[in-house]
Amino acid sequence: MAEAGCSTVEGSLTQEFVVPSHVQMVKGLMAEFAERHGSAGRRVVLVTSGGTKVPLESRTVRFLDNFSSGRRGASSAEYFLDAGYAVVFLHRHRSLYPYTRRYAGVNLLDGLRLEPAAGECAPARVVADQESLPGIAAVLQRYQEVKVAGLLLPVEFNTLSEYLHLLKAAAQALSNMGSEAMFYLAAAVSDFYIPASEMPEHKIQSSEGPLQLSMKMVPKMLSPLVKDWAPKAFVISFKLETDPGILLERARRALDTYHHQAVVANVLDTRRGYVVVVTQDHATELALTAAEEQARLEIEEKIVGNLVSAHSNFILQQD
Ligand code: 9Z3
Repeated sequence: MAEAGCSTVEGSLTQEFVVPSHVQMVKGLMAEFAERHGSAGRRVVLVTSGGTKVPLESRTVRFLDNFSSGRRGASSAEYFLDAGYAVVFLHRHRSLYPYTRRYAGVNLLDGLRLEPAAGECAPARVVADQESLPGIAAVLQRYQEVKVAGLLLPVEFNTLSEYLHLLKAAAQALSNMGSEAMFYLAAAVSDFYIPASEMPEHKIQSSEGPLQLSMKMVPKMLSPLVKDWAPKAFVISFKLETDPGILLERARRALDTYHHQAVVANVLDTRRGYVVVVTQDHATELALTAAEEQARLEIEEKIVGNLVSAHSNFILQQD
């Protein structure tokens, strides 16, 4: 597909994707967050996370979705916080969230126990069951430290339109940080959508027979992000494929097209244990060994470690 020019991306963003009513308010919060942490000498990373829903009807009954759980983004956010970054976490509503993601499969009520009250009038005490919620004390402590220090700014999106407008707002809000800002674009964003003008209002009727859809290409946000919205920032995109044979070529093509700093390339089935960080000069393989997998280490720790040092070098080169 021919790459849309920058003005085309901006144009179609405003014309074809409804601007969410809260975007200016959220932009203000993100700008204030960046200003506060920037003046404390802290770097800020925008982590995008989760999949996007693309509606098929304007009174939506059906939509197209994708596989992304948001685990990559949520765990990476934790490792960035551990590395001293402040994090804007732009995530899909109800996708995995830093710290709580560790207990995503647990029924909360199975993880708590009632203990007898201390006195007659006192309420029964609720105690966390360490077996159902492994590591809960340490996780809760870290979560609270991060919260009290105001290091994590969560921003939610529901629809593709919200994601696109909030990403633009985030890029502009962080642009004053120059090279101290990082964009870590791990969300799995739909490549296709149905423009509002072509969408049926009401539920598509099965009595009308088999459904044929024609979808348009979603504008590539990397282009204006790198060129216009945050031109000095350190920008990382992700490339997902199912065929390992084309992965590196596609990652390199993305770098050549958008001229950003790195692409994290991964394959759907092996994404939890193996990625390649592709830059203009290198392709660095990161993998979990069998022993690391057994010790429940996470590939995101290696990805974030690699990118944090690349970011430091990038900042030095700008001086
Ligand atoms: C990724 O490749 C992420 O690593 C995953 C993480 C979405 C695979 P999970 O959320 O999975 O932990 O379950 N994200 C980007 C995927 C993507 O759609 N990239 C586009 C592409 O490959 C371009 S930005 O064309």
